[in-house]
Amino acid sequence: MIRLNKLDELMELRKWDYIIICGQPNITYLTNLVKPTGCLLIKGKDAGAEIITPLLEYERIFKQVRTDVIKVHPYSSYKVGYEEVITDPIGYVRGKISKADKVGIDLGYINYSIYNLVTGIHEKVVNISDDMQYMRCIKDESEIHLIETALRITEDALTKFVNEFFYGITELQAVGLLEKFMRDLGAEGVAFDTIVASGINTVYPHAVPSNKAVLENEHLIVDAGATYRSYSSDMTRTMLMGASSEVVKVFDVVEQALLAAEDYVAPYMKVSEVDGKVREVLRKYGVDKYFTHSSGHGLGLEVHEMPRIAQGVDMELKPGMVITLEPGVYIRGQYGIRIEDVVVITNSGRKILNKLSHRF
Ligand SMILES: [Mn+2]
Repeated sequence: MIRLNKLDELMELRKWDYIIICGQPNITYLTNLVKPTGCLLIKGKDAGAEIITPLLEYERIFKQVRTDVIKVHPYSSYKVGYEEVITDPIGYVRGKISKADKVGIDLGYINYSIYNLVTGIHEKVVNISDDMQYMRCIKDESEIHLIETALRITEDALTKFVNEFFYGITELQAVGLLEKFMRDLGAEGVAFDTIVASGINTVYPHAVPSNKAVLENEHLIVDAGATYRSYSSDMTRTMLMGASSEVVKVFDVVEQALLAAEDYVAPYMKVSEVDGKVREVLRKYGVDKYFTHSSGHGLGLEVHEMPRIAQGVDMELKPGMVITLEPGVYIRGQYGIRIEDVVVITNSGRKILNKLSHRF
């Protein structure tokens, strides 16, 4: 699906004459291109869009563009290849926007070339990152379906992983096994570096898997997300196996916090209220001070998108938003626990996309 009309609406609303999109997820969102690496999308008011692509990507990008509303130009420092190449892409863009008063650029994805472009024309540049993030955070049916497919792959792979798991496997081998199952089931890739943390390593919310073997008296945190047709999934399970009774007890509290938030979350609620619900349950059991990150985040073409489910974020949940909820408890020097589900905000409430049990 091509969503370039959304750019026109935005340009009209904000009175921008030109838009330059350099962020890969934003280009994919607007044009459906798969991995538009190094590409720039430029569009003027009432004009067609142009994609400026590195020459080495030209053939791959050109073949995906099945509409004449988008022109594709290759750029390269070398005058080689079959097409006419732009040897000075930044100069080319400068020429295009020379008469514009206001140029919107998604500065959230700025690189050094765009930085150079922006410093030359800073008086006419406006940052459109928030507008683009806001545009993307309300998902349509097809997007929700792709996220759900990516999540189903992840859950099915995790089920296989649990069946194949054995003590003595290292965290890194476990990552390899889980990722193999995701690929077998149709994943195009992973949305982020898969986390498998065992025993003492579970104290780090973003643990880095190591050569440590999983021992019989340990529990495991697995945080993984397959990608499918450019969309991400993200889920976490704590596998209790050899967990101590204290870990099991705190696990119950974390699960209670997640279930309470899942029950509570609804459209037009402030994200800080959802975060507050999670913390309220953890506080009841005196473990809220061990919850050191936000309660969740938007999920889509990127694994972390707007909205962040946290205190101090002034945003309302809307139907079509897809968010994670992921309470955790991390006790220094002892253990960590986290459970994470994916939730779609609907017109009447919410739908949990996960089918897999929280308990293993
Ligand atoms: Mn997450």
